[in-house]
Amino acid sequence: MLLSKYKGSALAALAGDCIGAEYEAAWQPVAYQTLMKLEEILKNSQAASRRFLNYTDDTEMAHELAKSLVENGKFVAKDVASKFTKTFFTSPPCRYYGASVRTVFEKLQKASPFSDPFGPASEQFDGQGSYGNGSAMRVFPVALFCHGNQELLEKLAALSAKLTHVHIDAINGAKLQASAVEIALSSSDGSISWLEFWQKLKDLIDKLEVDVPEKVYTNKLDMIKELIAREEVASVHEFEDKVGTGIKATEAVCAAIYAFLMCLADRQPSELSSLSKVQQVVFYSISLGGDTDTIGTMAGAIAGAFYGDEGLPSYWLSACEGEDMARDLATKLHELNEK
Ligand code: R7I
Ligand code: MG
Ligand code: MG
Ligand code: MG
Repeated sequence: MLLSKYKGSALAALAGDCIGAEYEAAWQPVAYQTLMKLEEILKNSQAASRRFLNYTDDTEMAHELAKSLVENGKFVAKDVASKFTKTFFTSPPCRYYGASVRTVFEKLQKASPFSDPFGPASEQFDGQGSYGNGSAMRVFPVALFCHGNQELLEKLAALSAKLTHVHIDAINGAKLQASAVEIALSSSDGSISWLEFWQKLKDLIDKLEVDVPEKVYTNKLDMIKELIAREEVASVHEFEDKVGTGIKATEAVCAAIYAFLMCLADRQPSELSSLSKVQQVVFYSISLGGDTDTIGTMAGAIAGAFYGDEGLPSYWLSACEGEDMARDLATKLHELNEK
C-alpha cells in the first residue's frame, strides 16, 4: 500500500539519521558486530530510556521542507528559506550542521523577509556553490510530494537544493536521490531487479550530466554496477577508495544507492540476516562509515519507500526523536498526493 511506503520512507530516513549519527564522528567503517550490539540495546531498552537517539540537520531540514510543502500545497522558496533559517538559529547543538552553510543562514536572516532566497547560496565558495550532500540529505519529501510526476520532482529537487547548494553536483545529487525514492515508491519487492533499478538511475544521470564535463555520477554509478555484479563483495576500503563515503554529494548519494542496491541484489552481509530488509539497508549503509547519518538517512528513505514501514520495529522508532513528526508528515504528504 502506498501509505505504508510513504511512512516507511520518512521513518527509515529518520532511523538512518538517528542511528547513523551515533557513528558520524568516528569517520571509519562501522563493524556489523557493533551495529548488532546496538540492535540488542534497542530491543531490550525500557520505556524509561526511550527516545535517546537525536536526529540531526538531515531530518530537521527534511521536516521543515515537508512542513512547507504540506502547508502551502506547493513549493514556496521564501517559506522554505524562512523555515530553514528560523530552525537553524533555534535548534540545539546536537543537529551538527555542515560547517559552511551557517553563512547562508546568517545572510538570509539579515536580509529577511527573505526577498532573495537563492542569493546567499550562490555566493558560497567564491560563487561556485557548495557541493556538500546537504541538498540531497533532506530531499525525500520532494519525492513524496511529487510522486507520479518526474518533471516536477526534478524541478523541485533543484529549487529546494538551490536555497543552500547551487553547485551542479549538489543539484544533481538531490535529483538523483529524489528519483531513487520515486523509483522505490513506484515499484515493489520482487517486481524489479537491482540491475533494472540501477539502469533507471543511470538513464537519468546520463541525461543530467550530458553537459557536465567531469561526469562524476556517471562514473560512480558505473563503478557501483561493477562492484555489485562482481563475485567477491568489495571491501569497505575499496568502496571508500573507488566511490567514497564523504560529505560531497557525489560520494554520499552514491554510497546510499550502493547500500540499497546491494541489499536488493541479496548481497548484504550474513551478519545482518536476522533483520528485516529495511533494517539491513540502514545498518549496511552505516557500516560503510564516513558520513554515516547522511548515508543512513538517504539509504533509509529509498529502502522505506520500497519495502514500506512493516519492517521497521517499534523499538527502533520509539528510540528516535521525531517519530511522531515523521509519521504525521508522511501521512499528510500522502493525502496531498492523492488529491
Ligand atoms: O552540505 P551541507 O549542508 O553539509 C551536510 C553535512 C551532512 O553530513 C550533515 O549530516 C552535516 O553533518 O553536514 O553543508 P556545507 O557547509 O554546505 O558543506 C559541507 C562541507 O563540504 C563544507 O563545510 C566544506 O568542508 C565542504 N564543501 C566544500 N569544500 C570546498 N569547496 C562543500 N562545498 C565545497 C567547495 O566548493
Ligand atoms: Mg547530519
Ligand atoms: Mg574519501
Ligand atoms: Mg552527515
